[in-house]
Amino acid sequence: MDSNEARELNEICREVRTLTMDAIGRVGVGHVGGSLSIVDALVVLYHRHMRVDPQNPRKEGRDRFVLSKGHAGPALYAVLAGKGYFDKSLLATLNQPETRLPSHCDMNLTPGVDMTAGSLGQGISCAVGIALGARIRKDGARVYCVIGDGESQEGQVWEAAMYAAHMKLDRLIVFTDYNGQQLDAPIEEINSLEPLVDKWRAFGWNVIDVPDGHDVAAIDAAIVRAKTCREKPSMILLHTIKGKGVSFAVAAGATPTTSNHNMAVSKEQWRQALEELKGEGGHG
Ligand SMILES: Cc1ncc(C[n+]2csc(CCOP(=O)(O)OP(=O)(O)O)c2C)c(N)n1
Ligand SMILES: [Mg+2]
Repeated sequence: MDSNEARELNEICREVRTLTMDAIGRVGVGHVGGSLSIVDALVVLYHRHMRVDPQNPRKEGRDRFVLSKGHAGPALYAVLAGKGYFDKSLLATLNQPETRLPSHCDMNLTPGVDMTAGSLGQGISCAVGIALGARIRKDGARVYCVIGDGESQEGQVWEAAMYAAHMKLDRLIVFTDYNGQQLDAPIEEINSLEPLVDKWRAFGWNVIDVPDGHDVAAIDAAIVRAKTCREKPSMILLHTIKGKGVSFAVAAGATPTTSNHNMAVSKEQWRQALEELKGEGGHG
């Protein structure tokens, strides 16, 4: 990826973060931290890799995306709106009664959402099943999935990991949003995942460690590499910052008594977030 392409993607990331914070700020509460930490990965995926048709969201043989950490729905909705799956004005209905954009992803409500998620651990299992189905149909689809690091404390994740490797699902590419935080405390305090690279390797996966999970060029390079791997599923570990791009959100995650997980956003914070995101290139 050249520097112009990276600049363009960073600009899209900035817009996606803005749309995400605008939607959450409007409701006054939402999963700020975990939405902002995966923006860059979603943007690189949808703008450079996913073979999809926003005009025909259920097209046969399309690539699939499973947001296993389904509580980060707001970030995915902002990306999907940017791709033209639905009008950006719909984002203002986030998590309102009768909305098509619920806090957690629902494939029966939102155009472009391929799998319902929210009960942590289940999404990656669904992604394994979808990848298996695509292989049986020989439709050429790749399946991408994002799990959380807190989610990785679920036993179901490791059952899925074992089976995907056993079935040699090399068209399955999973990302771990390694933001170091769970619902109300650091991963290291609750139940450490380390050594995480070794664990995924031991489970038979092709593992790619991305030290800066907000670096669009590095994310892109990791996906390109993962696509060339044969006979193994790939795990891309993204070291990220929960709340990336919004200072009060990052700060709320940094003290033991506050949280940026499902956080209240005051009118003043809503305004402040949008102001901060006017800065350069999504790297606030
Ligand atoms: C099976 C299950 N247990 C508990 C929860 C409640 N829960 C929602 S999000 C969350 C923390 C998830 O942490 P992580 O995966 O690291 O998400 P992120 O930091 O990316 O927001 C928890 C415990 C849930 N949704 N599903
Ligand atoms: Mg986390």
